[in-house]
Amino acid sequence: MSASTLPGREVLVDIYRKATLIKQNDERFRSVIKSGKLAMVYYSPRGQEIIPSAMSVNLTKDDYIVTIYRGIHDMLAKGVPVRQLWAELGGRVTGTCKGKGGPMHITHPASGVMVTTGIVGASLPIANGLALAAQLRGEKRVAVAYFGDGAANIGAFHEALNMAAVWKLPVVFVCQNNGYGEHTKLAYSTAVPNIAVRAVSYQIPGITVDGNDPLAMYRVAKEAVERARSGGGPTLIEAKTFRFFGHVLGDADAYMDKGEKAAAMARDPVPMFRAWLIASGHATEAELASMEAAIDKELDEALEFTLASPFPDAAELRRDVFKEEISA
Ligand SMILES: Cc1ncc(C[n+]2csc(CCOP(=O)(O)OP(=O)(O)O)c2C)c(N)n1
Ligand SMILES: [Mg+2]
Repeated sequence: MSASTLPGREVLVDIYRKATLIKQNDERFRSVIKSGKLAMVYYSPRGQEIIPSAMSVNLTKDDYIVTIYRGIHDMLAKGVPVRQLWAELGGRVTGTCKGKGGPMHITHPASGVMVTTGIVGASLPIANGLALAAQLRGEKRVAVAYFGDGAANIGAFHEALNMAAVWKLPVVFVCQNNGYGEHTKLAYSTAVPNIAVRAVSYQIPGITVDGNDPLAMYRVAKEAVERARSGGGPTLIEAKTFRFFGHVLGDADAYMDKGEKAAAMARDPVPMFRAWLIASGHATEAELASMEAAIDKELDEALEFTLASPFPDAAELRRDVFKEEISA
């Protein structure tokens, strides 16, 4: 773990709190789905916890994010309330989108989560639109586009980087390079080993960082967010990480290299950060254990809340779809 320009203790503990919420939330989701209590399509972000946690401590509530189907970690880090997130995934009326968004389309503008998209590459131009709106209104908001390595081969990636560069938009493009696009290893589909080099084509800063290193990720995130907020334009961050499980829950991941996977899991970023926080004197074992117990309780409550909430009424089918039927 690199240690120059260390953030303060509160920030470090906050990054850990977000990362451990994501990890515990993922473990709970997977066990609840397997038990049959809730049914949903689920894309695990396990292994990628540090990236949005270190990004989000540099963002305000008013800053925007646009994420993808594998985006639960991005949403939790940005502050979407846990119980509303669970209820949405469970398709309940108490969810962020009244149960009508489901896992693929969660939005929660109150926390700045503006859209979740299942269309690979679509998060970048949408973030540009949000950033342009903020720029035109003279607001100091920053928009973050999260996307995967597979999305960097989609035309919209290149179009969005070009447009953001030309208009100096307050946007940060965060490529979570987890080594796989669906069932395809990066090297089979991508000509460059480091996606960040593509920033050169658009004359914007492009940085490759170890996305599992909280301090390195924090520093890169801080610089990019400050650049965007102060009118310096966009940045492309390529955060290298590893997807612990298959593309979607139920995928047997036979195409994943077993040795590579075992090595990545042995370097699980969340317990590694935990050990470092304690060893470096930034937190105590007791403090972190009590934080983890509180998160467990919050997850118990989120599950209870979801199971006790009704599904949307059939009359909701067309509401919030057509303009004349938009409800307050
Ligand atoms: C435009 C488009 N093409 C193809 C797909 C099918 N698809 C869904 S996820 C995915 C892989 C994307 O990989 P990556 O961008 O690396 O994200 P990750 O799942 O690894 O987080 C593909 C090809 C899609 N949803 N949208
Ligand atoms: Mg990927």
